[in-house]
Amino acid sequence: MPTPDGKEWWLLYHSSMYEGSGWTRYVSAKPVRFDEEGLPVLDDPLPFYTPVRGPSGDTFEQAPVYIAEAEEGRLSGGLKTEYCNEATGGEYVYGFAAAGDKLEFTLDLPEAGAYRVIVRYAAEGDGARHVLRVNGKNVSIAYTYYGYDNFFTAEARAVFQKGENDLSLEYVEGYDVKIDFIGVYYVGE
Ligand SMILES: [Ca+2]
Repeated sequence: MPTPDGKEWWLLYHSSMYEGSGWTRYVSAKPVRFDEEGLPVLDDPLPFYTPVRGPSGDTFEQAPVYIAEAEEGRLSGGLKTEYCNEATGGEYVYGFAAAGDKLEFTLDLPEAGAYRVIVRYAAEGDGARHVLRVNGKNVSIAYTYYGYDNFFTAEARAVFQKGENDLSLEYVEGYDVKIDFIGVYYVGE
């Protein structure tokens, strides 16, 4: 479809959330470019949650997104990283099995306020739960099993401060969970 100012074409498409997800799907959008003969070039789909600029002529203010790959966080307890071609950055963190198994990040944010926290994960069974801690405040985060290595997203809300923030995920109970990345989306003050 054309952008509001008619200068670009964008493709809206849907794709499976995990292998065998059927009609449980993501909706995505991306700009389309054209070759010398004027034919559309679609390129490869972008990995989920890859931030893209807005369409040309769109006046809607883009919500900033901050992505931290799990494998670039600080791992303590029995946590390890592993290669996986289903994971962004090519790796995930796993080994959540006991108290003290903790994955930590420092997020530098330009604005204080409420954020959505997205965790991309693959659980190894039902009932897994972590505590999500942001600057010392705890929120429980639960994971659902969708089959081996089928990545999905869990979501929570938290208040962040301007500048550096400490964010961690720590084992509480249940099966192991593979964590691919964490993203935070600004919601408002
Ligand atoms: Ca990753």
